[in-house]
Amino acid sequence: MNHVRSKFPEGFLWGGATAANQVEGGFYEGNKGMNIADVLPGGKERLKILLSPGFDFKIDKEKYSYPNHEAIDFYHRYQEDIALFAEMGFKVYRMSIAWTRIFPNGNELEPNEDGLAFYDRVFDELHKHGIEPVVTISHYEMPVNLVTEYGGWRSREVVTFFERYVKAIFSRYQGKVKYWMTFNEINSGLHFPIMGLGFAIQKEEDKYQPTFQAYHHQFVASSTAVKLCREMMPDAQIGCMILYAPVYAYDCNPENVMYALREQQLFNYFCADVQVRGEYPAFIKRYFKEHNIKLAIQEGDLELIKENTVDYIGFSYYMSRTEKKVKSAEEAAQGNILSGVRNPFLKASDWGWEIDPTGLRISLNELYDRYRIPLFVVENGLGAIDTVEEDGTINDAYRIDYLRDHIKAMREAIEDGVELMGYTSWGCIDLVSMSTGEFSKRYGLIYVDKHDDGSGTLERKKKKSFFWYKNVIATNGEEL
Ligand code: BGP
Repeated sequence: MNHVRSKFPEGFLWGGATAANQVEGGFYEGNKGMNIADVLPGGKERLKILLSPGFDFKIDKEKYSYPNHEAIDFYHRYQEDIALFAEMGFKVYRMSIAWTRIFPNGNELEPNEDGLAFYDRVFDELHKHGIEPVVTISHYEMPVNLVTEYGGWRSREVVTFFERYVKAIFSRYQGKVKYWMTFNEINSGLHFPIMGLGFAIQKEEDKYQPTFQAYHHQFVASSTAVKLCREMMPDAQIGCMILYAPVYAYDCNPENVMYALREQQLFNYFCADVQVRGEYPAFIKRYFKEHNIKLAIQEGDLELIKENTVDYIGFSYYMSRTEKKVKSAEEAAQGNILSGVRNPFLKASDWGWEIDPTGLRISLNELYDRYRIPLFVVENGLGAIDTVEEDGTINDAYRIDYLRDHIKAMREAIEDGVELMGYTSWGCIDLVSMSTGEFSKRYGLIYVDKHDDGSGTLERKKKKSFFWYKNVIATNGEEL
């Protein structure tokens, strides 16, 4: 039988993705308040803080440089950047709104007009070029005040503040934004609680009761946003956003298969089950019992969650993860940022993130089999060190290979029957890396002259991948 080559559907949403705190800069302009990213240092110290306990949210200007304070200055250069996205033919641009531009401390009663006006300008500029914004409501940038004064998402009060924020942006941008997502990589709080849940894990027990209580609050907040979206913008679509990394068993030992399945359930499915199916999954009950987790659930919460499930699943895909029930310290050290052990069949990026395009096809199949609602790959890309040649070109063939292989995997998944809405490559323009806080880990199709020591002219240059991706979009994925 001949292999039928599948096609991307008409209207497929090609584009790129960024997040406010990683591109905007202007961290104190327009009456913006301070968010978590504003106080995180760059460099090796950052990952330690993300993964381990006890970060003190104090600004220590002597000690740290704060890479996102200037970032790539999208705050002032958005017109130039959007023109470049348009030149590549973007149909959509995934971005986020910084909560602290709208409610500088998170708990004010009225929104900040300067912040609202900034995103009006950005959305208008996108529309001028025929690009639809895809907006993440909260992408790793909780107001610091909510972290220090309320304990982040552990506090129920934060749900009220979030609702106020959501109402303000929905009423201002209805008619301007058709695609929304609630929390970026909501499940990542299990690995990076500071970024995702707004508090540091101080002791082992914090991983259980406080973490899952914080999740319950986020689920209520997310469902509230879905409800408001339906009421205020019936034509818009609102999704959840998951960090998806399929979990493979290291071998066919049933103990390892069972262990991998447990990890898959907890990490990949727990949050999606609540937001898509509208209920806590069966498997979590045992986990709650074993870890003595008793959620404080208010009257009406479970109904709200049940009645306000998302329209689509946005997810990021960078790598798979290979798990073994019992691992030696040496094996564990070779796992990737999400833990696990080294997969002998895969090569990894310079940061140890395993490159696994087939894993994307697997992810798309797993997600669609389980949920049967449209999927949207809203992050995928290769973090690498790029070199500017003497003639000014940047020949990032390795990035083209990476993107091509992942786009081919999506094409296969579409042929497998998966309903896929679109693809936004991560860091379509170089930006501050989330886990390293550095510029040298670059994802862009557009290079930005900005370096880890803070130097650089901020000039934009088109990489080889820019021209390649432009043709991919122009041919709707026919020419890879
Ligand atoms: C995801 C985040 C992004 C982004 C990306 C790449 O987890 O949603 O914010 O940064 O990962 O990660 P990094 O920048 O650490 O390479």
